[in-house]
Amino acid sequence: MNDLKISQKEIQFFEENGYLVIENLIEAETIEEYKKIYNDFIAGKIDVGENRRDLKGENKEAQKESITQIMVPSRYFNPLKDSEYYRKISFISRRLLGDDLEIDFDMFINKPPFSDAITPWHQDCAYWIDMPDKRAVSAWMPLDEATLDNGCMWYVPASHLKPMRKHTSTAKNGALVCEGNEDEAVYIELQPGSVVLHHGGTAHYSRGNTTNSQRRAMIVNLRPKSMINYERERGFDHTGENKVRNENASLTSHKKDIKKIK
Ligand SMILES: O=C(O)CCC(=O)C(=O)O
Repeated sequence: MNDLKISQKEIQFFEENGYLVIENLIEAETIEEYKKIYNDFIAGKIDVGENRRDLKGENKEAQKESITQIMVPSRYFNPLKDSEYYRKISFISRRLLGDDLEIDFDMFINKPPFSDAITPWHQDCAYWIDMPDKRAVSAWMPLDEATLDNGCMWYVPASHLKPMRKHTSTAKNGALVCEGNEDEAVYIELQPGSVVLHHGGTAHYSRGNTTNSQRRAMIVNLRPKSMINYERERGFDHTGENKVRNENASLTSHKKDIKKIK
């Protein structure tokens, strides 16, 4: 970790734009290890019970393959917690938003070949209970090259500095959706092992995967320790062990659960 440095320029870029790319954070050998673990989750070899959600896309074409979301994989495969990606992301997030940041929860989102389902425009903060401290960061790392065609991330620069956009709930899968379009956004194509981080208030989205290969992403969310406790005290921990259950499992239904107990 000694060689990992986040410059003042990078911190300033994140503050101003609400996202930041870190190239080549994790080396290829480690990515191969992550792929094996990831594939075991996707194949169901590591059972996560209700913390697996398979989401079909809205349109007819996208009904062929489901996007798979695995919530809190590190609970089911503990070594992830102390693994390189999680440690490095914790370090970077503390540099960006403060030393009190801790991992809140992690998830895997796999867009399989031809699973042409978008992740709709949204801001993560739209799903939260009313947090007194809104510092939060989400790290997104692909295990496959992330491209426009397989669903790389798009961000609206500086949207985290503006009032939160109005979100509506899609009847079908419960996801919250806000206005957003590609013309106001930037897309971030990434090599496996490179990472993009975004602020909890940054509007983002991804296209569906129209290619014949997978788009596997590992996502780690961090916020201040005191705010993680604040959530937990109110009965929410982003996992299948919540008191509040969501029958319409979806890509973002863990976030909908937060809304329900507000
Ligand atoms: O992986 C994706 O395509 C979307 C991820 C996302 O929206 C999120 O982590 O909030």
